[in-house]
Amino acid sequence: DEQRSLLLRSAARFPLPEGMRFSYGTAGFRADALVLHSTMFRAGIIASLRSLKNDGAVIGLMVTASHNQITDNGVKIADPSGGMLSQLWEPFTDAVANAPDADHLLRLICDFAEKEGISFDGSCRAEVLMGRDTRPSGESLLEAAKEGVNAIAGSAATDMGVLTAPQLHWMVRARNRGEKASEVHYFEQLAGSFRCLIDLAPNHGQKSTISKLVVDGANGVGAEKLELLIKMLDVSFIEVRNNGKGGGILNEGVGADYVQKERVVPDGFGGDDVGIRCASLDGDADRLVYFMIPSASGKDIILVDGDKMLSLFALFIKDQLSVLLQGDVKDNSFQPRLGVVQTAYANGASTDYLKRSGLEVIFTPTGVKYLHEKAAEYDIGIYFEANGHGTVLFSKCFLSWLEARSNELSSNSAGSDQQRAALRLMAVSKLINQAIGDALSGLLLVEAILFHMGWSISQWNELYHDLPSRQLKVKVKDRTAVVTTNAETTVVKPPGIQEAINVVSAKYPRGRSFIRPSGTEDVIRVYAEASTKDYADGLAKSIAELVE
Ligand code: 16G
Ligand code: ZN
Repeated sequence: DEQRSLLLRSAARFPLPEGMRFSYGTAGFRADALVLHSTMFRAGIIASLRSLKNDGAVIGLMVTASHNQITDNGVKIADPSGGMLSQLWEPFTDAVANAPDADHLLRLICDFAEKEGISFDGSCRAEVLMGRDTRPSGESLLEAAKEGVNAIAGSAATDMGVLTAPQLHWMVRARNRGEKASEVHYFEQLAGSFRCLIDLAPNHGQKSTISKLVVDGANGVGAEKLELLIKMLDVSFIEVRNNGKGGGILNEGVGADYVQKERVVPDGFGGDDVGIRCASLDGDADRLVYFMIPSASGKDIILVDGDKMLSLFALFIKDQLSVLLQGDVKDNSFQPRLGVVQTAYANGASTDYLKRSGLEVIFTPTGVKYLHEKAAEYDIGIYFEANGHGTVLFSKCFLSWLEARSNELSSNSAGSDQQRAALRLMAVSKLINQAIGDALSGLLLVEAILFHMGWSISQWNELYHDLPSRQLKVKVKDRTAVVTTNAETTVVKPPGIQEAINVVSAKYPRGRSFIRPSGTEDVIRVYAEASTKDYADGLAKSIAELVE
């Protein structure tokens, strides 16, 4: 019939490159941009089917390879909630990406559609919102994805142009909630809630004195969008560097991934920035780290990573929550659950700090989808990976309680500490992206909290002292030979390794280490931390030797 021949005709124009094998993995499909046209076309089909499966809800398709080099590209699909594509669809997505030819592809799609109860009879229209980062290959790859969407009859693709990944996720979520969803609305929501937090700060009169923040935009989309956001905010304390206009290359010697992994000063920063509050975004602006340059002579930085952001957010939210809950006992019948989600990569000192502060800390395996899912189980769930990806999720039930409580307070005790705490929590829930980690909203929340506390970046950094840590990777023939459990902290296969790791780690003061197969590279990763740098290095090396 018509749908079949449409699919066959379009698919024939996007042949699978020979010898390639694609895997959706933790971060979507990623590869050299030159081999991705068939993958993009097929991702477009998946997005359409996903929309049909959800009764025509809007699905997102983002063309980006995040922090990878500029010649790479990739694609991620966003579900109706604005979160990542359901893991249940990953096997099908992989199969579609690797179908050898148009006939196989058609058969796969028809079988899957039948199994999932998806019909192509035109009774339901699919809608896919698309965005891309600033990579030069993005435009033609996005066109290929559009053709994929159009290969499913009755589907509509809307090209939103150049966006940060979190902007697209935000728009998908907003659209499906029937809210205004353009870029201007995104900026207005961030700017409005940021202003609200500043005005509610104890020292709000001093907002014109906020000290300078310099942001490394990774020569990517985040820089461009942050410049727009700054205009909307009408503030002068934020300076954007590495905005891609000065000839710098995306992610080359710049950006959050570089700064966090290499722990050195990014290009464009130097002696003049000593002691100043600095931050780095990654190539699609879903990761953020802060840093400080301690001296003009070296390349070293003091890194303020995702764990520290998590701690800052958790501390502030816990404080506001306890102010809000103090007083009349009858309202305390609702006890919101606050949860903090980390991975094994979280610095042990951060976990200690959070637990000492009375917070509930939970661990999941590496990968945003696991952290996000866990955080969503709480009334307020805060998650971060050490690499700077994270956000704060507020449950629907908590938000409606908060709104009711806030209305009540504004009529009974306007201007009280309790009312201000309620307003602050509401502002945080609007500022911080509810769909996915977002460097721009994370940055504004950090800035608002530092202002509220009256803290410098050094004072923030002093919340706790990171234990020295060391990461290594070991090339192995088959990384799937290593199987872990307990959020990747315990090896179950091959037998005997975990016992050996325990014995070696116990020899070092505060020694902790784990190994896990990478989700993105053919390696086993080794993490070690201990009381001194030499100990951490030594422990990592010994563990790596066990793996080899
Ligand atoms: C992906 C994940 C990131 C994780 C990294 C680990 C998403 C969107 N991204 O980039 O969260 O930290 O993989 O890589 O989930 P690895 O498995 O190679 O260590
Ligand atoms: Zn990213």
